[in-house]
Amino acid sequence: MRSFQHALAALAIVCIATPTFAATTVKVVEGGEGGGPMTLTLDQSMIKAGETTFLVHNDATTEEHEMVLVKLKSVEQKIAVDSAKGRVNEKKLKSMGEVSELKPGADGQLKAKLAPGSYVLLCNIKGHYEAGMHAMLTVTK
Ligand SMILES: [Cu+2]
Repeated sequence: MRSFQHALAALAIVCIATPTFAATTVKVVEGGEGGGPMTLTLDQSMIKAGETTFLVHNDATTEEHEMVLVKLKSVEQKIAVDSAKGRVNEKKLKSMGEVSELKPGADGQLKAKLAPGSYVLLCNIKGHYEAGMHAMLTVTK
């Protein structure tokens, strides 16, 4: 019995001493069909800094979507939409990567190492940003 308790104690020490490299997973669901309202939703809007995996699902039945991860300079930074093109000018933004051309019903993945700050996830297919496809993400220390 004593040796069993020792073993348990040793196991507990190993568990405490082993650092956990907990990577964060954010689930992103995109939806909406051409001409209608569109959505981009996250399962959490505030995460801790570090390795992050975005699992992106296109829930639309006919519409292709994409997801661009943008780091903002500050939480106040406004994103301008070029109304003639119906798109955001990505060259003026700091992109951290994207999942492009997600077919209806398809899943995609993006991994990024995120520093504390404010981020926006958006779909930049013509008209989609204005139809509602953007969401804020706050990354804390
Ligand atoms: Cu879209």
